Parts: sequence; structure tokens; C-alpha cells
Amino acid sequence: MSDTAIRTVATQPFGDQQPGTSGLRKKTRVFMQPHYVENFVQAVFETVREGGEVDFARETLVVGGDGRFFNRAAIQIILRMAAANGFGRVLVGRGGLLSTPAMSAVIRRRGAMGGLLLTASHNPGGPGEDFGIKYNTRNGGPAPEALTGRIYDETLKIRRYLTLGSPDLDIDREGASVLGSTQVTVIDPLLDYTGLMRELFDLDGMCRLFADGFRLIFDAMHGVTGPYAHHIFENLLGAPAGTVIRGTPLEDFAGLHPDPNQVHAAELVRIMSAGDAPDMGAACDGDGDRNMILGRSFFVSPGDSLAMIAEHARDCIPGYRAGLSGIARSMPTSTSADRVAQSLGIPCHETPTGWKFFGNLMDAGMCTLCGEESFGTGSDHVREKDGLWAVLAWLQILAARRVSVTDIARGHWQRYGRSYYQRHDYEGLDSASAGALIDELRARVASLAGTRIGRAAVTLADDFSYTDPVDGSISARQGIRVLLDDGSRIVGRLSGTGTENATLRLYFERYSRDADQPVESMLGPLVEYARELFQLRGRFHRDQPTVIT
Ligand code: VG1
Ligand code: CO
Repeated sequence: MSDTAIRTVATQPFGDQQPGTSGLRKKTRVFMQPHYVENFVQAVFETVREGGEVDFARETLVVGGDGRFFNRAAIQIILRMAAANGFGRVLVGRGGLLSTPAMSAVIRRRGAMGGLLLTASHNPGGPGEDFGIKYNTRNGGPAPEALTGRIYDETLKIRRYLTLGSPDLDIDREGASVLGSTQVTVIDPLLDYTGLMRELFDLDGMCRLFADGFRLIFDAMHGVTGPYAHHIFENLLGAPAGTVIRGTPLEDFAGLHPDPNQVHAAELVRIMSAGDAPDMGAACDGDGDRNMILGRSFFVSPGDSLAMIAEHARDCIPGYRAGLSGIARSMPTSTSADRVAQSLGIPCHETPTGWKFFGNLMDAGMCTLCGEESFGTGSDHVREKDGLWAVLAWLQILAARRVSVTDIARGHWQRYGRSYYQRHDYEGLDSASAGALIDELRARVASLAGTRIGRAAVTLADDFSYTDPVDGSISARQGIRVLLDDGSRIVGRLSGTGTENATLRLYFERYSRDADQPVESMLGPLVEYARELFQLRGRFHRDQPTVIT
């Protein structure tokens, strides 16, 4: 049999290939089992082929990932399968790299039918850590729930997949080659993304900021943004060499969690707290869709960051000069952005957790900016959250206003008041017990209405359900929420991205006109109440969260 003869390989369903909040995530060794990647990829192909209505020979598929361990091997598997399944063209990022927002940009700019992203995002990487696969659709965004549901159904039925017997392709040199009847082109992973940033931002304005001595430190956490950040900040904007730290993508992220928060980017936080700290610090996660923004000894909470970008976008960032059509945020995200939307006279939409819920709103022109409390910020320039875009948005605002990060935040609080906010994660809980707790709460939470927490009364308590205003689809069971009459909120939900046990996320928000109080004391009563409500001591014997962000 020749290398490019199509091979039909018999297989059995695995039963556990259900995508979560953001794609299929498992331990790497699970993905490394024979047929595991193949089954999932074939199930994606069968689903998006729509029973033969879509002719793959006329379509382009994009492939790339965040560079973690097993990225390259998975890409070679996918290239052979894409060719065997008859795709006309496959684009793959050089070295197997494409950040998540760059994938979205490539799909949109090149008219591809979709893309396969290899990443477990901010989860650690390596043979003993995590891996993931996600499918993005023609609009460049993550597959919506209806589609991931159909992909899962397909994984339960699968009996065979198609591949070739061809050797690995060289994915480290740009250029086209042919695999079976498929053209495979290795592309520069920076090209489309950088082009898009040039369209949205005034790079000259930011160059002047750096020329005037502004100092940035950007932590790529050994994820995929390193090459993008070196190019954009140091080559295009003239920031000095050394602005980007941990800028080389590594398969194991040097053993760290590539998660841009104050816990996992502790070194960056230390640099930003020192006497000679740069003007701004920023970090992105493994696949480049999350961001953290820091001023000198100052942390910008992600919900605030969304609100502050929204406040200044029209006046400071060329790509938004026409104004914003609306804002969208995930339900647990703070309501800071709602107040900006109100003052701009535009709608603010509240969606379940996960970027896939923003896609319909953006496609329908109902929102321009989107954000999540989990360090996700973005706009309708792509259909993913975009870490470097957020850093550039902040730089552009600072270049226009010529004040500090802290001044931007204080100005915002002065004008709109402040949402004190924290998320507490309790990791490693027994899955069955955590699931049972949420089920119990779902059944009885409504009865909390009218009871008091400190001086405030509960106005509404429920399990959040979302009806998509564009296609009418309903996503129920999206998180237990307790809303109080002073604008405070407690939200609790189980993570859908973990690969081991259960993680309970508790979210706390309290609004005040007084912006100068310590966060902990403002949220203290809510935290105490939630610990009881979610039975952390009684059921799980936990006194403290694993991570606070
Ligand atoms: C988490 C975050 C969510 C985010 C998702 C994917 O999901 O809470 O806001 O969209 O990760 O982000 P969960 O279900 O674990 O809470 V990323 O950067 O992993 O693609
Ligand atoms: Co990510």
C-alpha cells in the first residue's frame, strides 16, 4: 500500500470524549493512548461534514497549538487524517504554533471552514500534565454547545477513522507541500495576527510612548505568546530588548502553570511591586487568550479591565472610533462593565461562562467588547478572547491619556464606583460529592430569597439559565447565584476545564462608591456566608481556598 493510500482503521468509542467549557481536556497520557486523538478528530470531521453536505475538497482547515508537550505529535496525526478525509487545503502554524486568538484571525482572514487547536490553555503541560483539543468554526470562534454536543454523540458511535501511512511532514519551514490530494501549507503564525493588530491600533502612538521612556514588562510564561510579544513590543513598538520575559515557548512551561494571575505569575508581581518597577506589567496564558494587567504595586481586576477598556475605547483606540455596539460579560464577571454600558447608552449582555457564548452576539453585531473574570478580555476583531490585544488596548489608552495604570483605575472608580471582587477556587474536591452539593443547592436555593446576609437582603437566588437571544438555544444549570439588594453577589459553579476531581469556584462581588477599602474586609461577610452555604467545612473539610484570584 502506498504512503498516500487512504487507510481505514477500526476503532472503539472511548466514552469520555465530552468537550467542556473550552474543548476536550484530559491528562496528556489519556490523549497519548492509541486511537484517542484519532477518534475525536474523526468525530469532529464527521460532524462538520454534515452528512456529506460540506465538500471538504473545497475547504481549508487550520491546525496549530500552544507548543505544549504532544503538540507536534498530535499535529502530525491531524495532518494525515485531514488529508485522508479529503480536505482541499490545510494551514499549519510554523513549528506547530498558533495562539488561540491568532487561530481565530487565520480562520476569518483566510476563509477557512474551521480549525483544530491543540491546547489545555492555562493548565500545566508535560507527559504527566494536561493536553486538549478544541474545534473552532467558520466564524473563528469555539464550537457552540449544540455542535460540541453532536461531536460528543459522534465519539460514542465511532467505529473507524481515516488516515494515511505517510511519514511526518516538516512543519518547521514555511511553504506548501502535498499530502495525498491535500495541499498543506506551513504559515508564519504571526502574520495574520500582527496584520489585524495594525488595523486596530495606532502603533505610532505607542512607539512614541516607549520613545518617551515608558517601561513595560511582559511575561509570556513560556507559552505561545513569546514570539508574538517579542515581535510586537520589541520589534514594532520599539520597547527595549528584555521587555518580554519567559518568551520562549517550552513544552512544559518550565514546570509552571502558565496562568496569568497573581499566584502563578508571582515573579512578575514581585517585579511590579519593587521600588524601580516598570510602568506596566502584563502576562498571558499558555495559549495567549488570557491576560493580566498590573500597574506599579497595583492589580487591575479583570472585570475592571473590561470596564476601563470600554470606558476609553472610542476616544483612544482607532479600531473603536465608531463606538461600541454593546458589551457582554459572563455571569460571574463583575458588573463594572454594566455601569459603563449604561452610561454609554448601549446594552450589556450576561452570558454563561465560556467564550463560545459570545460568538452569536458578536456575529449579530450585538456587542463589540466581551470579558470574563477569568482574565479574559476581547473584542469582535476575532471570536476568541485575546491576551495581547488587551495589553495593546491598555498601552494605547496610556499612550493617549499619559497617566498611570493606577490613575486610569482610580478615575474609573471615581466616576462609576467600585466593584470589589474576588474568586476563590477549591480544587481537588470529590467529584460525586461536589456534584451532589450543587444538585441540592439547585433544589433549595430559591428559598433564600428574603433572608439576610449582614445588612443586605437576598433579592434573588437561583441556578442561572441563559437563553441565547440570537438562536433561542437554552443553556441551563450555569451556576448558583445569590443576589443581594445592595448590589452584592455570590456565585458558585463547578469548573468545566479541569482534568482531575472537581473544582468549585466561588465568586464574590460587592459594589461601593467608596473605592479605598481593603478587598478582603469588603467581601468578608459574603465569603463567610458562602462557606456555610457551600458546606466547605462540613462536607469537604476545607477552611481555605486553593487559589484566590
Ligand atoms: C475557565 C474559566 C472560563 C474560561 C475557561 C477557558 O472555565 O472560568 O471563564 O472561559 O476556563 O479559558 P471553568 O469551566 O474551568 O471555570 V482558557 O484560557 O482555559 O481557554
Ligand atoms: Co487560555
